[in-house]
Amino acid sequence: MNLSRRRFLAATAATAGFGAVPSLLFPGAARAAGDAATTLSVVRRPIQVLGKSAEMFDIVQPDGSRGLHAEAGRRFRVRLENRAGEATLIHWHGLTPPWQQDGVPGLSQPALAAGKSYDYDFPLERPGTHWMHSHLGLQEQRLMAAPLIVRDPADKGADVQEVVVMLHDFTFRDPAEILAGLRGSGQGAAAGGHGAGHGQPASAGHSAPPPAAAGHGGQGDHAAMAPAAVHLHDVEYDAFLANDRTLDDPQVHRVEKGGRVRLRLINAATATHFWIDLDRLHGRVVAVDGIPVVPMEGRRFEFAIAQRLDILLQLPAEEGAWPVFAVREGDVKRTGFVLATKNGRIARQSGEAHDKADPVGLGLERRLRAAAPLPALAADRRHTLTFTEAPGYVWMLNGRVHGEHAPLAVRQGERVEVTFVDQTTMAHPMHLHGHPFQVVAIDGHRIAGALRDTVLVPSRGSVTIAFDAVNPGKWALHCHHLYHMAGGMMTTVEYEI
Ligand SMILES: [Cu+2]
Repeated sequence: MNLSRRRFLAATAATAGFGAVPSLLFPGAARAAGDAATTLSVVRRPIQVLGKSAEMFDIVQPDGSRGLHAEAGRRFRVRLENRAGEATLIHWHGLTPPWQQDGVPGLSQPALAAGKSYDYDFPLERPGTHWMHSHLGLQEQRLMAAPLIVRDPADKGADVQEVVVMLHDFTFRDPAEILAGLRGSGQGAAAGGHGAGHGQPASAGHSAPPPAAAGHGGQGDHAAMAPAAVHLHDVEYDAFLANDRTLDDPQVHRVEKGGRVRLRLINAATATHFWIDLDRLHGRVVAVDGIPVVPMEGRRFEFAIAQRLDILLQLPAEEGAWPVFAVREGDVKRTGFVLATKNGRIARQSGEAHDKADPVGLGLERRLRAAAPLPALAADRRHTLTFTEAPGYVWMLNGRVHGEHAPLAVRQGERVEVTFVDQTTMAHPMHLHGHPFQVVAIDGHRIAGALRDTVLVPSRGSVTIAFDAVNPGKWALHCHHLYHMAGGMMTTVEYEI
């Protein structure tokens, strides 16, 4: 289809759809008549990890390819087919659909029964590295997730090789058992899975004598580095995966000598924040959560749960092989993949780094700047969400668990600011559905930070986000740590009529 015509139609659609709230961020996309529906099936599949097999989920097209690659300006026209053998629902993480197509069971639409299908159809407005995952129960722990890449038509013909990598924390255990273990630990936050628990297969955090503060667990891995007891891990894992592989047998991406590579990294782990370690390479972060930032050079980048990182690499002009690692915070354990030229010699890489990685915090976040910040506007509405924890693995927003939550009210057209205040012993990756937001303050200091959809709120820290209320409906706002969410850490943003 003719691009300029599509752009013209897009402008028209934008006027018709969001007439009352013009926004540069949300140019509507036109219906491209040629966009046929793609069937995505949620299936079960066998997987081999560390020589042992397990049955996990997958989200695949009829040809077996995982997830979806689409183009901005077209429509997201998908038939979701449930062949998982149990009810499910898939959330399109990073997209901004009408709220009824957002894939949150009980909020956007009912769960999809086994054997049934749902149809989705909405404009793909912005390019970006996104993903899709179950929003039901603990299915995400069993790998019910896949990449959702929306390419920019303007990048067509660019001499850049794309490498899409999804990270997971992997366990052979039943996630329900893990959650039961966390709940039975008798603490708000289970004690960090460190020390004696370190290296044990996927045990939920072990107990430690609770300190005076009610509901708080024992000392975390980095108690020495933080004034208060901070927990990094409350679930232990059997392995960490990059595109389903460990470093024993990593995925090797063949690259050109002197080539340019765009890494599209997706942290699909349920409970693990990583550091991306480019080892001998340097890179430039060009987008976070699929949205462009002012390019940021570096070699190591913090990567919280559910976030995405787009990193541009300029490879050396000679033959070679370059590993890229994802190191678990507060740990030596790592996964990764390899970029190698045709004759590059691939060295074996250990699944353990030399040094324990620091906790993931807001070092990168403080330095990131949006490539296109929100227009400077005073907030029309401010909300505060305070995080607390209670014994029995209960995680609350403003003193309430999901189901008893008080929705955050907004009105169409408003500039909204939400301040997250974390009074718990753990960091929380907070995800707002349906609206990209800008990070506008960290611990009370204003910044013109990144636009994104998931931000980490460190223990005892605060983060303020701003967004424009331009997508009416009922939207989830929650911690993306799967077990915290299961422990109650979810509320909604609801538009007043
Ligand atoms: Cu959390």
